[in-house]
Amino acid sequence: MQRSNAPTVSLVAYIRRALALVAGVLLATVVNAANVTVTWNFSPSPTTVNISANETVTWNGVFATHPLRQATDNTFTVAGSTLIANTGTSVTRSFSTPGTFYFVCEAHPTLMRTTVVVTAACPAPRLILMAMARSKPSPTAC
Ligand SMILES: [Cu+2]
Repeated sequence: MQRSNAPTVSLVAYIRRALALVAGVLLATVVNAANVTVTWNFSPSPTTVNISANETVTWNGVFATHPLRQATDNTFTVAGSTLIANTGTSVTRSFSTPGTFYFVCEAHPTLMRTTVVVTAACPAPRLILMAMARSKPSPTAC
């Protein structure tokens, strides 16, 4: 009888991967705040961050060997250098221009992701008053 050389993955490993995938979908979180901290572990939280320009996002690594890197786009293709790689390390990024930015774990690109949505900073209060005097308030005002 011939033995197969095909790699085998245990049932437990399959179940762990399936549970992590389900948990990642169910636990997807969105945070709207000025300066946000992302817990960077196997289930990063929050998964989507909404901030204004010039606000910050900090990733705190609380689990070993999950290299955080910026991604090219919403395909979460890894790009850029490693920002953090281990527990106890952190990185803070300030986003000066509006746009959507993607971050991903190099080792688990389908499970560990952060999307940062940056909108234009609110105008100074004096400018808002001048704008209100001249036109109707915008439904998307800050
Ligand atoms: Cu990872």
